[in-house]
Amino acid sequence: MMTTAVETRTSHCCFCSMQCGMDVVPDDSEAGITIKPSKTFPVATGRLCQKGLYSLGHVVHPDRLQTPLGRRARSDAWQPASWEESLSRIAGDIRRIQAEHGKDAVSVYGGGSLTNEVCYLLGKFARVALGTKYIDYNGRYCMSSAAAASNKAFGIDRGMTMPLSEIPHAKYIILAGTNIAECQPTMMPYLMEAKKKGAVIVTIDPRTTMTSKAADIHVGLQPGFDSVFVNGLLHVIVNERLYDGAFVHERTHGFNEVAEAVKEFTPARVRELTGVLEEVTRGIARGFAKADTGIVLTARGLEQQVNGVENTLNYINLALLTGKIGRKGCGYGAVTGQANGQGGREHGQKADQLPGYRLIENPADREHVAAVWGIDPAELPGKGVSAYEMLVKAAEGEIKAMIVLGSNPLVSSPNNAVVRRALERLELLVVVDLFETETARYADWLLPGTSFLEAEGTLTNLEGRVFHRGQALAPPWQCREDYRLISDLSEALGRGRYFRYDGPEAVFEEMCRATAGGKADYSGLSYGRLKAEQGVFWPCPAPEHAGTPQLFLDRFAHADGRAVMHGITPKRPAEPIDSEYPLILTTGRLANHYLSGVQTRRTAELVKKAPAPVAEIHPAVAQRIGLTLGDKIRITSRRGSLEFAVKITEGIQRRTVFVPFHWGDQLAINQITNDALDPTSRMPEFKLCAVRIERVERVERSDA
Ligand SMILES: Nc1nc2c(c(=O)[nH]1)N[C@H]1C(S)=C(S)[C@@H](COP(=O)(O)OP(=O)(O)OC[C@H]3O[C@@H](n4cnc5c(=O)[nH]c(N)nc54)[C@H](O)[C@@H]3O)O[C@H]1N2
Ligand SMILES: Nc1nc2c(c(=O)[nH]1)N[C@H]1C(S)=C(S)[C@@H](COP(=O)(O)OP(=O)(O)OC[C@H]3O[C@@H](n4cnc5c(=O)[nH]c(N)nc54)[C@H](O)[C@@H]3O)O[C@H]1N2
Ligand code: SF4
Ligand SMILES: [Mo]
Repeated sequence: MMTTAVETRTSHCCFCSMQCGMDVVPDDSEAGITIKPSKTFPVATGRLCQKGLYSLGHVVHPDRLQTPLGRRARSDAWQPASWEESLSRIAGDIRRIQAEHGKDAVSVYGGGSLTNEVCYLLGKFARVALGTKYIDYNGRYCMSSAAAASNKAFGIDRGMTMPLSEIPHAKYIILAGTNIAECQPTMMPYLMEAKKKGAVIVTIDPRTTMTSKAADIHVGLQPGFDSVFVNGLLHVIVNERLYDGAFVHERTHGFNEVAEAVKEFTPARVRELTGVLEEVTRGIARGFAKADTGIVLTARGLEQQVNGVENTLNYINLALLTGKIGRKGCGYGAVTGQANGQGGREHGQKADQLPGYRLIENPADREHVAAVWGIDPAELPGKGVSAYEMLVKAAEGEIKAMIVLGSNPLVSSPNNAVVRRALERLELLVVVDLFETETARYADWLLPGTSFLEAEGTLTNLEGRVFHRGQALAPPWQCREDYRLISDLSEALGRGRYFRYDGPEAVFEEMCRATAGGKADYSGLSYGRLKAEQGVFWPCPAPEHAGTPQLFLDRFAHADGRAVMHGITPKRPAEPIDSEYPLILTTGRLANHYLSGVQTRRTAELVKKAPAPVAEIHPAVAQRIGLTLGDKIRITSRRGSLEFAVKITEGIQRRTVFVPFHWGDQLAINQITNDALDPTSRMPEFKLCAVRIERVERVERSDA
């Protein structure tokens, strides 16, 4: 593929939520450009991890979709088609399905790697062009438990309540279920700077990870026991009166409820339940509470569970009880995952939300957004259901059509058998992507979108910093920017007059108006400002407002200005271990691959480093099943069996098996994960299901 940059342009990495800045520099390589770390963008100045450095790999890959592709039957080969023909036939099918089965028979499945503009437009497209209530997105699998917990505790959901620049000022840092060294690698220098200044770092994870290697104390917890352990910490803090009485009294509710919930969780009891030594529980509780400043960060380890919201609330209790929030060197953060995992959840892709975190069931919110969109509020549908529940509705035949833009749900959703049934049963599946993903193999239409280098827009990083990403390259071949494609499809559906924009900037301006007065208020932002200021932290309710790097300096976002602590009674996972399934499968990430692997499995430099998934087990388990060198293991859950190569490591909790989820087909671990959902956030329990493992003897190959 020949690229077209003629001068150095700036961009931002397409992968994780750090959103490191890049320079796209023309050179005489085959691609015509090379990617270098930005020397000016403030988040990770001068740094990119290996995924960022090699991100050009997938952009110039020969598998890139070049034209729209369609087929009459799923068993047929793909046929190239013009945009005009594709969009008019898709629109025709949508109209027919809606005429027969109602508007809600059509659904939209979005993603968190898309720009704010595209996320916003997808939400508007579902409600205004399709008139369906069924829209949700992959961030449901990612940030929904953290979002629900932050809303309950603080009254607002911005992943990190403070900018990254506060980390070096913290004296005690608790990292729970977050593997920053592999998942947000360029955040490590902030932690190391804190450490250099004497900060204590604690990791809480069933595995010793690259992150825990940088920690002072590592707590190797069995998956599912975070709330038990945190109750132990809270018990010590309450019992020894180490909490910040003034802060608790003036700025929070719920102290008595927490004190009551943690009463029985003495360090001795915690040891009985978790194996964590009493000295460790006491030491961390005292250390954190007595430190002048401190930060608690959580991520998917404890959030992707049926008790994910409660687990997160309990870690938030730690920060609130000790008054470590809303001041220098302090804060709580749920470390957001995807490139635009933050902005992606603010602008109306979620089943119950409208732009700016407005609620689709709230009459005043409906009225505000309908006025911006130029429609009658009565035309707006109500709330739909979560991502996985949409797939279940498709499997059951209630949802008949789905447009998937920026996600690969067949690989990334739990309990794949249901998802496969859903995709098979859909009368119309349209996938907009850069590649023919595993999901796209079930599609009727496959439309070529643009890569991160080829589309302009804004994103919001894990700190809540909104920034502008320029277009570094023109869209190649017939690839079309997502925002344009959504407008064009709306036009084909006869709703074009609501979707006419000169470019992404015009979408952004409308979006900012839609967010005005909402919780995620962007109304003071403009492309000009974002470029000049290298990003601005929301909320930013007026052009003269400086933005809000540090939240909660004097009040929380609940009506009375106070935060709410919740007493948590630890609950069991959906699938506790038993004699038939005595081990716990947990799943997660590797440094060299990204999510369902569509992009990174097409990047030779990354595949070289991690060619295939390897299951991690404890030596005691290996011994029990008689594993010898070169054997594989078979992992069996209630949903099926899979075989993996194996790594034996002392670094994993002894009842735990870990498998990364970046591969498809026979290597997709989500074939056997559990689809139980958190009752509030509807987050699947990716981090915890009961399994057994067996030895699969090495087969000696002879070439004869
Ligand atoms: N290299 C890379 N980076 C990424 C991504 C990627 O795919 N690859 N994805 C991005 C995205 S979208 C996200 S959401 C983030 C995810 O970032 P993380 O949440 O940090 O990543 P995970 O590996 O899913 O899980 C983190 C840790 O949780 C641990 N864990 C499992 N069960 C439990 C438990 O019960 N309690 C506790 N305390 N810990 C537990 C796991 O052992 C694992 O080390 O990363 C982002 N960055
Ligand atoms: N077992 C297990 N499963 C998990 C998790 C886990 O920890 N364990 N984690 C969950 C989490 S946190 C997440 S975030 C999900 C994510 O899982 P997915 O939603 O499947 O995420 P991706 O693999 O990034 O898929 C994004 C797709 O969009 C395409 N794409 C990228 N950029 C663009 C663009 O600008 N436009 C268009 N049109 N397409 C684009 C990519 O090529 C890719 O095919 O997985 C979840 N699944
Ligand atoms: S993957 Fe994350 S840390 Fe690595 S370069 Fe991209 S944005 Fe930066
Ligand atoms: Mo994620």
